[in-house]
Amino acid sequence: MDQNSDIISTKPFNDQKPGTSGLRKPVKVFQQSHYLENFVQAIFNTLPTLKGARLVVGGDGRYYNREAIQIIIRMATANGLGELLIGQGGILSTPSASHLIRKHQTDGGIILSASHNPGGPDKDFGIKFNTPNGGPAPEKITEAIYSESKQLKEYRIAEAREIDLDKLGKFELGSLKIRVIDSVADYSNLMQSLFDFDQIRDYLQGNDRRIAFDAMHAVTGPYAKQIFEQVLNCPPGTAFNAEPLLDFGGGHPDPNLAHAKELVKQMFSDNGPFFGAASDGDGDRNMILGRNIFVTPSDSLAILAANAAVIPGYKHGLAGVARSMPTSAAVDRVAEKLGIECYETPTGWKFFGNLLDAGKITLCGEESFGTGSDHVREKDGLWAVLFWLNLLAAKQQPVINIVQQHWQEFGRNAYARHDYEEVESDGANSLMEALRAKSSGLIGKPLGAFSVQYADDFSYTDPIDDSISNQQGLRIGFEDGSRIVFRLSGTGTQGATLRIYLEAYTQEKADFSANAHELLKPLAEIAAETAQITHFTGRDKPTVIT
Ligand code: VG1
Ligand code: CO
Repeated sequence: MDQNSDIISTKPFNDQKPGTSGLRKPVKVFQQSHYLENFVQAIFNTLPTLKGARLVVGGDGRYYNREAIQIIIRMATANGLGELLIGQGGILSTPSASHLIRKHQTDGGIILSASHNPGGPDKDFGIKFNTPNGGPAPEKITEAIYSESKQLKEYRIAEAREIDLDKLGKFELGSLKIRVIDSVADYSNLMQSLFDFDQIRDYLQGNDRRIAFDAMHAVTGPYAKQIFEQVLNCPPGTAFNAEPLLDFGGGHPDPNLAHAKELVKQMFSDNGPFFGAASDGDGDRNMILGRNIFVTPSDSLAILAANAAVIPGYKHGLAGVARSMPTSAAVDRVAEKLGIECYETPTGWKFFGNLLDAGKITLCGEESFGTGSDHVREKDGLWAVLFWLNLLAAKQQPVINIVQQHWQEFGRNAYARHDYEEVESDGANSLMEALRAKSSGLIGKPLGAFSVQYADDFSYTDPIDDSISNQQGLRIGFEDGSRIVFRLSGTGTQGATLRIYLEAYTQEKADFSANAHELLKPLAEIAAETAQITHFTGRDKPTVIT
């Protein structure tokens, strides 16, 4: 190697176990000497071939993004990697990174993001490895990285100059090639290959067709500006909060009713836009709103699946669909009607990868504002927004009509998630243990006005590689199709976050105009009592309801 490379002695950290989506910790933890370096070396050590390997690298632009990329560059050259493709300014949304890995057939990618977690010097940072299919590494690989991190004694890093990440072009550092590429262009082209942009453009010219997109000061800003304001000719300002900031303007870059307040206010006002949407820190989540209506992510997945035939990229039909276990069963009903398979997976996009690669599914989604398809191997926020716009244009209908028609045909799965954030880990674990111990005894018994049909701890066997993932959430299913699910978050960085997912199924017309929280009240009460939430967490109400 013609670089000055050092082999640095280090000691393992014992907390580098990736969670639902990569390793997420406070920035301060990542800034400790050797912390990031150890994890990057652990990733490199688990790559099948290190010499000459090619990786895509980019992140959501949060605090520490640029510093981390410079470290990865110096470690890549010291370890003999072949090439890094890096988004300009270090910026790549998660779905666009997935696309680049696939397009350039690299050996994978490193995505720097803590997604919806807040950013800044006192907030969170994250890193995750994606495999050559463009998707988040499956558990087999995250486990291998974790065990490598626990026995690491040294890492390699070159003493090298900083690479100017803002300048497009090719650089060399020792034997490592570096290409700084446009972060947006390839992604924008991919979207244009899936959707009818002419039809959307024409439709948006019509009367009262103003749209609003809240980029939440996060990574989708430049993508949304380009796609909405340049390609689709929407007026400037259509994408707002569009400049990625190191701390996301101090907000929570999570597109939901609680955190995208500015957008929600506009959408629930008389002269507001007729369509609104938002995306998260790393651009893989989406929130869809029409005037005076919020579409739950579970309904959104079902509606996209039911109407896919009118979208150019999906007109040949869907191979199948999948949803994470806590996501409502709305899409199951659509799959049944279409005569296609519907898979139920654990939480986290990594579980969809095998199904997508095997061609078993075309669309998939999660209740946590994540929707996607086989075009990449991550969920994709702007893709979902464009899918909706294409749908509105093809049907010439506002969001509210499309949702109401869907419920008329399939019934309504009223849905909400209650989060108890940053509770003490011991209490949260005891709650789950106590519930697990009593769950099988609930079967056949009444709970309030409901009768328990099944109660179990969700376990998943991957239909492609037979790998088994246990303890993926406690579920209580009732005879009328209603459901309560309990699980602990795998993306939080402080204490534990208890998530309770409530779902009630109804075909009553009167319920189609009712508030979801009213419909779910009896289930919320049963959840609180059955899990003894106040007893174990000391809380009497959730921190966030989405
Ligand atoms: C949450 C969501 C999950 C999502 C994950 C990553 O995980 O519930 O559905 O896949 O975040 O999303 P958890 O373990 O906290 O419930 V992202 O956009 O933050 O990468
Ligand atoms: Co995200």
